[in-house]
Parts: sequence; C-alpha cells; structure tokens
Amino acid sequence: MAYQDLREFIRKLEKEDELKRISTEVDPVLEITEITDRVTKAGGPALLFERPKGSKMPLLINMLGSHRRVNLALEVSGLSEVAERIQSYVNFQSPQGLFNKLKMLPKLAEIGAFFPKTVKSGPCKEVIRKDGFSLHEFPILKCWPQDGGRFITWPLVITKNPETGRRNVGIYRMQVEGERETGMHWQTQKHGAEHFRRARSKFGEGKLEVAVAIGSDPVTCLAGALPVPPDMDEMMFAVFLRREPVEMVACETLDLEVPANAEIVLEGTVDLNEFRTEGPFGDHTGFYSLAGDYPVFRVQCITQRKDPIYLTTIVGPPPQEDFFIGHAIERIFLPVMRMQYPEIVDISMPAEGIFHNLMIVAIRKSYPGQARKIMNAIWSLGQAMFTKVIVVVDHDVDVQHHREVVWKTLCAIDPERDVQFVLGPVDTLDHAARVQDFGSKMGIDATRKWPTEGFTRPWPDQIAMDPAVKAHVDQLWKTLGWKP
Ligand SMILES: Cc1cc2nc3c(=O)[nH]c(=O)nc-3n(C[C@H](O)[C@H](O)[C@H](O)COP(=O)(O)O)c2cc1C
Ligand SMILES: [Mn+2]
Repeated sequence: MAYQDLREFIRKLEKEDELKRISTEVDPVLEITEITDRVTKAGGPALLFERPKGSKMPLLINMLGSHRRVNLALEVSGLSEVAERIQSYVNFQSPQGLFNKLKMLPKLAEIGAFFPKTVKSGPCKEVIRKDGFSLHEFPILKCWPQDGGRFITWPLVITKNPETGRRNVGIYRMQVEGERETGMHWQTQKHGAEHFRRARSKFGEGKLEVAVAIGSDPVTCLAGALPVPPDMDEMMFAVFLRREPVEMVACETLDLEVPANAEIVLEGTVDLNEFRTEGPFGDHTGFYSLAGDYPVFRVQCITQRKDPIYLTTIVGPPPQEDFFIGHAIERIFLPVMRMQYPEIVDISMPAEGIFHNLMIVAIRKSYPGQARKIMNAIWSLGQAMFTKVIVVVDHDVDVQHHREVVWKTLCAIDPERDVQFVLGPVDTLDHAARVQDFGSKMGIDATRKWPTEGFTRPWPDQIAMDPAVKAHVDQLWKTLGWKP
C-alpha cells in the first residue's frame, strides 16, 4: 500500500529511526538551513521542527535526504527495482500466441490503472479560506544570508496547457512578497513557463490559473521534479511509481485539480503581463542565482488541513537533499534512455556536478564516432540538454567509481582531438554562461580510439596481474603474518 499522505510517511520514518523531532524553537530565517545543512552532510535523518519561530505549524525538511529514505518513499529496497519495473514496460511488445497474450493481461490492467483518480473531497479541504489569510502564517524559510527573501522551496506548481488542456506539475520555487503574493520561478525551458507563454500568445492579457500543493505523500512530492516530456502528466508517473492512484480533488476557485491528500493548497493566478524581480537565491550550484524578472503569483484562496505540516527543503553547496532526489531520477530514467540508445551501459552524475554540469556515460561502442553521437543525443534529450560536460567512456569503465573515471579518461584522451564544443540552451542557473540560458557545452570522447577513427597506433592493454600468481600469493599471504 502506498503512503496515503505526508504524515503516514512521517510515521514510517519515525519507526525506521529516520526522523528526528526538534522541540526547541528554531528560526526559519537561516537557522533551520544551518541545522539541516549539517545534518544532510552528516548523513542524518529527516527533521521535524515542531516549533519554527513565528509560526504555529511544524515544518518537515530533509525528508528524502538519503538514499535509504528515497527507497522507503518508493517502497523498494533499491532503485534498481524501479528501473526493472520500467524496463519491463519498455520491453513490453505485442506478444505472440494466445497464452503469452493472456499472460500480459495483468500488465495491461496495471497500465489502465495509471490514471489519477478524481475524488469529491479530501483532507486538503478541512479548512477553506477565501479571505483572512496570510502567507506569513507558514514557516517559510529564508535559506541563505543573501537570499532576496523567504522562499517556498517545495511547491507542486500545477497548471494546464491553455491549448491542449493537459496538466503539468513542476517544482518551481516561490519567493514570498507580502501576505498574498509570490514570485514564480519557472525557468524558461520548463513546462510551467511554456504554459505561461502559450496563454500569453493565445489571450494576450488576463491571467493563468495556478494551483500550488505543499506536502503530499512522498512519491507525489517527488513527481514534481520528474523530467517527463511536455504534455505528459507528472501525476500519471506518480501513480506508476506508487502503484496506486493519486487522488485528485477540484480546486475551490480554479479549473484545476490538486492532490486531495495535500497539507496545504494555494489557489491563485499569474497575470500574463506582470513581472517582478525575483532572487537572489542560494541555489543548488552552491552559489547564489542572480536576481531576474519572473511572473507574480497572487493567492486568492487557501485550503488546508486543520493541523498542516509545512514541507520544505534547502539547496546549497552539494550534497543536499536534491542530490538524492536527482539520483533517484537518474536511476528511474536510465532504462528510458537505454530504450532509445541501447549502447548506453550506465551513466553517473556526481553530486559535485549538480546534475547539469557533468554526466559520465559508459557505452558499448560498435561503430566509429558513436561516442559523439551519444553526446549529441544527450544534448537533445529533455532536460539532459543542459549537460555542460559529457564524458563518454567505454563499457568496461565503471562510471560509478569517479576515481576510475578520472584515471581512465585522462589516459584515453588526446585533448585537441577528443574534445568537442557545441552551442545551445544551458541551465538558467549557470552563472558562467555568456548570457543567461544560452552557452557552450563540452563533450569528451574518452573511449578507445579505433583505426576506423583514424587512430593507427596500437592501444595498450590495461595492467592486470596473472590470475594464477594472484591465487598463489593469496595462499602465501597467510604465512606472512600481517593483513594487507
Ligand atoms: C527542490 C527543488 C527546487 C526546484 N526549483 C526550481 C525552480 O525554482 N525553477 C525551476 O525551473 N526548476 C526548479 N526545480 C527543477 C524542476 O522541478 C524540474 O526541472 C522539473 O522537471 C520541472 O518540471 P517541468 O519539466 O514540468 O517543467 C527544482 C527542483 C527541486 C527538486
Ligand atoms: Mn512537465
């Protein structure tokens, strides 16, 4: 059974010794960040701040800040289980023969069950307020000293494509300005920003409806970060991952639906012609992202539980909670990448590369130039387009061992020959790019070079001891009287 809501997951974390309650009053301005940063970096538990200063409600942070808690959230013992499940759908082909067709029936039923379910009401409707509310009631963090203000950091921002009517859910931070307004930091290549642009070109003026859910069952919360294609509902993926429908309920004032189990829902609009300075914000690059112009979200109604728990997270110098979220996404989407590019053996995005700065890819090379083909493929693959540096290595390099990658990559390259630069879209947060959102990317072909690629010198074997000698020395060792 999937977790029904955030609090059920909190109970599970507590049972598994993965949650610490903090009853001391702590300030959401900087202090909660400092505590969380230390705890995440030490591999510590999720934190439930019971008395955030200036607010009556508790605050949960670091919920998915370890591999183990991500596994608990997904109810697996390892991410390979999720990858295998996805793989089984990727391999799903029209089976031959009646018996095989029948065997597929349960799988088809499972596919049919991937849709979110609409319900009439839910816990997020326990308290409904169309006036007399303020965002200052919530323990919203100011994360780092130079931040432009307080930021809602884990909102599920829900919009509809004004042309297709399809839903999108994305996590885009929201800077609080006054009691009922926030910024809406959807970066230009993200689907929320696209909905905003489509609405602008269709209507010219007016407003785009936006619903924001804060705190839900952990998989639904995670789903907001999934890089699924445009017009594919993240909630369907949440259902797939939960193996149980997500219950959605209609908003009070908008033609949108939100997860019924949410702790807090903000209903409002974004004016199609209003922009305001947003930021700076201490970002997951470990640097402040610069202030920029973003749309303004106006809250018109808040629905919530009677005793809501405010879910948040921080980003900053890596590793932070988002590294564990990103790692889960990397593992979940690897089978999907391999469906299109079966030569990919494995990939790795080290924490220090903060996702879009470094991807290491191992391929089974079977024709000349294939490493460069894979680079170009990745630069055209959804949000992987942002990857600033791609290193392609042969299949026998273990990309999960970064020392091995550094060693073998540096041995394998003739830099002038093996480095390739391209121009294209880059991550909005890349402060080194020549202009925001556009810049260069680098691919390093660290595979063995072949004669058919113009390399005519012999390529040496990697050193490895003779197995018989190793076995003999293993025996000998016992007589040496010390541990190696
Ligand atoms: C904690 C957290 C905060 C994030 N903040 C932002 C943000 O402020 N702006 C943004 O564009 N993406 C942000 N992201 C990344 C997006 O959620 C992610 O790219 C997602 O795939 C976007 O959804 P979309 O593809 O439907 O646009 C954040 C992700 C996480 C996990
Ligand atoms: Mn999307």
